[in-house]
Amino acid sequence: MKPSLLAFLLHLLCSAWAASANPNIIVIMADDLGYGDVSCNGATAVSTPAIDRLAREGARFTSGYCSASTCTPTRFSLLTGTYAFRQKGTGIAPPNGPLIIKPGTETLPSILKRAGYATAVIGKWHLGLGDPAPDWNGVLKPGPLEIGFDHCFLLPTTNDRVPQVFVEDRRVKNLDPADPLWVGDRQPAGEHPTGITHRDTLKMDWSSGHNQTIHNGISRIGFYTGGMKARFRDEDLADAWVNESKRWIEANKDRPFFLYLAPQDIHVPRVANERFQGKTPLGPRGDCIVQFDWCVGEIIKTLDRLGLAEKTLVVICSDNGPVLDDGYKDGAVEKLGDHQPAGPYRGGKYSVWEGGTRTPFITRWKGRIAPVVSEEIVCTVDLPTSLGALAGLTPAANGCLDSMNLLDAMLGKPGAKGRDHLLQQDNGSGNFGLRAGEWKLVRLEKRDKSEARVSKTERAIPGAKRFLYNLTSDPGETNDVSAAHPDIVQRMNAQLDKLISDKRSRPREQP
Ligand code: NG6
Ligand code: CA
Repeated sequence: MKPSLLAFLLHLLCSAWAASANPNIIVIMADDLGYGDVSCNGATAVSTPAIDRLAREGARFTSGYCSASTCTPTRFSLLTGTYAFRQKGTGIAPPNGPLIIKPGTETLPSILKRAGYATAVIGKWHLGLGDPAPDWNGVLKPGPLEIGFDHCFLLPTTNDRVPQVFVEDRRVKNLDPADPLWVGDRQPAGEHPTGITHRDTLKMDWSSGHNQTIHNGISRIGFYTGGMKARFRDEDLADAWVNESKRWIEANKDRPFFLYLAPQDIHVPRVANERFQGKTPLGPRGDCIVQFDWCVGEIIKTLDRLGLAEKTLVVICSDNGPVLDDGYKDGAVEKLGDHQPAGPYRGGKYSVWEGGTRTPFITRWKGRIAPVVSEEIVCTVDLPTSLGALAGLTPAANGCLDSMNLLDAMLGKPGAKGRDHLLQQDNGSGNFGLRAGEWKLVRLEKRDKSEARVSKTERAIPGAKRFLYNLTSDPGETNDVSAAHPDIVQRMNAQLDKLISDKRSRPREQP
C-alpha cells in the first residue's frame, strides 16, 4: 500500500474514533449563586462575561434547578442521583462528619468511570470524610476515591467551617506530622482566641454563629489547632481550584475525562483574591461572583487552548439559591441596591420557594448544542442518569433513584422534554415544594424562617400548611390560589406523598 493511502486510511480511522469517542464532561457547581446573580439572567450590578458566553454558545435554562436549598443535600443528590431526604443525615455536614455516600453506591463518577472516564473532584466537598469520622492526620478514607473519583483536591467542609486546609486524594496537603491537626466542637484548653474573645481583631466581623476558632483574621464554625503549614488563605482558593483544574485537564486531555469543579464562591466568608476586591458596587458578595466567573473563564480558555471545546460538555449550576447575610457582616444587605439575587423568584437559600432551588443552569458543547434558551425543567439530580446516557450507560437499577434521563433536553434539542414534575427540598426539615408544569405546591411542615416575604401568619404553622401558585401567571409566588383550586392542591399533595412513600421516582426500566 502506498504510504499516502495508508496515511489517509489512518486519518479516516482516527476521525471515526474521535467522532464516536465519549465527550469530556465538566460540571461546575457554584455555591449559593442565585438565579439573578449572573448577567445572562438579568443582573446588571455585576457582569459575568464567561458564564454569559457559555449561555450564548449553548443552552440556558430558565427552569434549571438544584435539588435542595442547602449545600450538602444538593451535592449528595448531584452525585448519587437520589433525593437527599430519602437518606437520614444528609443535612449540612459538620466538620467532623463521616462520608455520607456509602462506598458501593452508584454515583455519577462511578458510572462514568465504568465508561472509561478519568474522574476528579476539585473544590468544595461538604459530604463528610472517613467512617465514623475523618482521621485528619492519617488516611482520609472512605472519601471521594472510594465512590468513583480517581483524584480529588478538596476544601473538605465549607470555608466557614473548620479546618481551612486542602485534602489531596486521601491526605491533608502539606501537613507537617510534627504539627498535627486537631478538629473539634469544644474549645481546646489553654489560650485559644475566638471570634468572641478577640472580636476586635477580626478582619470580617460575624453576625451570627461563626465566632469560634479564628483563621486568617476570620472566625469560623468549630474549633481547630495545628496544621499551620497546611492552612490556606481564603484569598487564594479560586487560584488553587483553577491551577489544579488546568493541571488535571492537561494530564487527561487525551482520554475522556469528567471533572466536577466546585469552587466555594460565593459562600461566606466572602473573601475574593485582592485582584477582584471592589470590582462591583455589591461589596464582597459581588467580588466573589466576579471571581467565580473568572474561574469559569479560565476553564473555557483551557479548553480552547487544548482544542477541547468541541469535545467537552460544560454544565454550569449552583448548589442552592442566594442568601445575603449568612453569618458575617460583609455589606451584602447594605450594598444590595436594586440587585435581585434570586431574579424574579421568591425566597432563597434554606427555602422551598422557587428562589431556593431555581438557579443558573447552562450547558455548552460547541458544535453539538445549538444556542437556545430552554424552558424545560432540568435538575442537578438528573445529571447521573443523563450524563451516563451520554456515555452510553444506564445506572444500576437500585441506584440513582430519582435521576431522570433528560440528556436530549439538557443538550437543548428541539422538542425534547424535561421533567414533568420536580420535588424541591430544603435542608431536610420536612418542608417540600412540588412543581408540576405551571403549578407549584409549597408544603410547609415546619416554620419557614428563610425569607422575609412569608407573613407572620404563614410563619406560625400549626401542622402542615399548603400553598398553591400558578408559576406562569405568578412566577414570584405571591398569590396563593389554594382556596380556588382545592382539587389541584389535593392531587399535588397526593403526588408528593407518593413520591416520598414510593422511595424512588426513576422508573426501574428506563428507556
Ligand atoms: C449554616 C451557617 C451558614 C452556612 C450554612 C451552610 C450559621 C449561623 N449559619 O448553619 O453560614 O454555613 O450553614 O451553607 O452558622 S451551605 O451552603 O454549605 O449549605
Ligand atoms: Ca451552598
